[in-house]
This record gives sequence, structure tokens and C-alpha cells, in this order.
Amino acid sequence: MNLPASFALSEEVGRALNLGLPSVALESTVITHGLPHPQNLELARQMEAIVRQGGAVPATIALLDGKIRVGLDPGLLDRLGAESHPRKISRRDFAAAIIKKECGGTTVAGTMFAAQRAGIKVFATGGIGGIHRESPFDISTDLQALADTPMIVVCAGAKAILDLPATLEYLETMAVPVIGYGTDEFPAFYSRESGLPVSARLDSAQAIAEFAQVHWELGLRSAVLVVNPVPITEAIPRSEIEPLIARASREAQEAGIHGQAVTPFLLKRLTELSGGRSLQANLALLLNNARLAAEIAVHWAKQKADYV
Ligand code: PSU
Ligand code: MN
Repeated sequence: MNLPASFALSEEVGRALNLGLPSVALESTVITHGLPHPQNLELARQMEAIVRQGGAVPATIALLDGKIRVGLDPGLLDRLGAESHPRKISRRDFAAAIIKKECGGTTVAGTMFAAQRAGIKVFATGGIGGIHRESPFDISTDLQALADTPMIVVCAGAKAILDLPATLEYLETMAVPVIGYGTDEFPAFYSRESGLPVSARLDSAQAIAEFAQVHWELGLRSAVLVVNPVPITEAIPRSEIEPLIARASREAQEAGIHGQAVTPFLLKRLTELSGGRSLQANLALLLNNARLAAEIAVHWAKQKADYV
């Protein structure tokens, strides 16, 4: 593997990739911008533990002192979680963060970029970015990354704060299959329902790994987006969360918040407005996605070994 000097693989991840062991990439904007301290660190550790329990090696990706780290040793993870002004790093932001030796959390798009370079094929996150409701020109780079990165991405749908129909249309345009894991409906992050269809439904991790192989063997280069509904016990019905989202979005507009700051603002405000329920749902769905991603990675590694 020929990686530029700005990359640093942890020993564990480097070894796993050399041996073709199952590995799962994990994003870090959720640590730096998505969740409050100290839940962010607790969650990051739990996600790694769940991936390990599932028989895969976790590779949390982030920037520390201008290095793109793939796999964070516990000390580095603690540093990232306690960082006071971390940058939110999407694909366009890497070079700036590298030359300024900054620290930051990688978004879905940023994480996919680094994971792809390192050779990791399965990635777990909470919710992907998409097209914002109030400003249709605010289109997350996550969608472009899904269009041009061959990777299995496990999420709980797109963040409910987005324009979901428009986001799904964009994914269709960009040839990104949206696979419902045990569901025919596109989940809406905090809620299990959205009224919107997925492009195919698959009910096992093995079937998802097989699907990805067929998709890429055809020569397509887009991601396979797996949508895994939030666990029933933590789900918030759409009728309950929608008014809160509408209110938080209005507040963001009134406060003149835009660009990269929109998502963190809305997530934080929703936690307040829901009395912490949205945070509980967010944590539960992240762990749920890490579990499924590990299972998919195990099947993916086995399939690849059989295939070669
Ligand atoms: N979903 C969450 N919490 C988050 C994010 C998504 O529950 O913090 C992050 C992801 O890293 C995603 C990013 O890539 O928000 C999207 O930001 P933007 O809309 O600025 O592209
Ligand atoms: Mn945006």
C-alpha cells in the first residue's frame, strides 16, 4: 500500500489490513462535533468494543497534529475527545488541516476518503449528511463521496433534519443503492419510519456482503448504503420529533447559522428540546450500526478470501 506521509496507520489496523482481517472504519465528527463531552468519548470506546466483539478490527479515523490517523490508540482517542477547537474535516479540508498541523474529526465524506486510501471496505456511522431543508444548495459532500467511493456504509438513514426526499433523489441520480436492513422503508435517523422506499431490502449481513460484490464486479464505483433503523426501544416517532426539528431549523435560520455549523447546532438544540431523548436515540443507533458493520465486515473478509 502506497500511502502519503500524511497518513499514519495504527499497528493494529496496519496488521489487520496486511492479513486481510475484517476491519470497520469509524468516523470522528460524531466525537468532535456530534455529541457532548463526555458521552462522545464513552460512545467512541463502546463503538470500538462492539466492533471487536463482532470479530473485526475498529479503525477510528481522525486528524491529530496534521496526521491522518487510521486507528486511534486509546491515548489519541482521549486527546481528540477533549480537544477544545477541533476542525470538522470533510474532503476539501484535509490539506489545510495537514499543513497547519491541526486536529479534527472526519465527516462521513472525510472518513470514506481516508478509509478508501487505506483499503478498508466497511464503514459505520450514525446518519449521513444530505440536502438541507432551508437551503437546497447546502448539499453535503457525503453524497458526492457515496457517489464515487466503493465502500459499504452502514447508517440509520440521513439525519432527520434534512430534506429526505431530495436526499434520496440525489442518491438515485448518483447510482447509490440504498439497502434496507430488515426494512422496506428508509429510516429517518431518530425514527424508524419516513414513508420513503429503499431501493432494495436485504435481511442478513451475508446478503449485504454478496450484494456489494455483485455491485462492484459490474464495474460500478458507487458506495452501497445500508440503512439500519434505530432500535425500537430508543426510536422517537416522527410525529413527535418533527415539530422539534422544525423549531430547531427555524432557530438556526434566525441565528444566521450556515455551512458546516448547521448540523452541530441542530443536533445540540434537538437534544435540549427533546429532553435528552434524541441523544439517547443517537447513541443507540450508533452502537447498532457498529454491530451490523462488524458482521458485514466478517462476511466481506471471508468472501474475499474464498474468492482469491
Ligand atoms: N450524523 C450525526 N452526527 C454527526 C454527523 C452525522 O448523528 O455529527 C456528521 C457526520 O460526520 C456527517 C456530517 O458527515 O455530520 C455532515 O455534515 P455536513 O452536513 O456539514 O456535510
Ligand atoms: Mn453542509
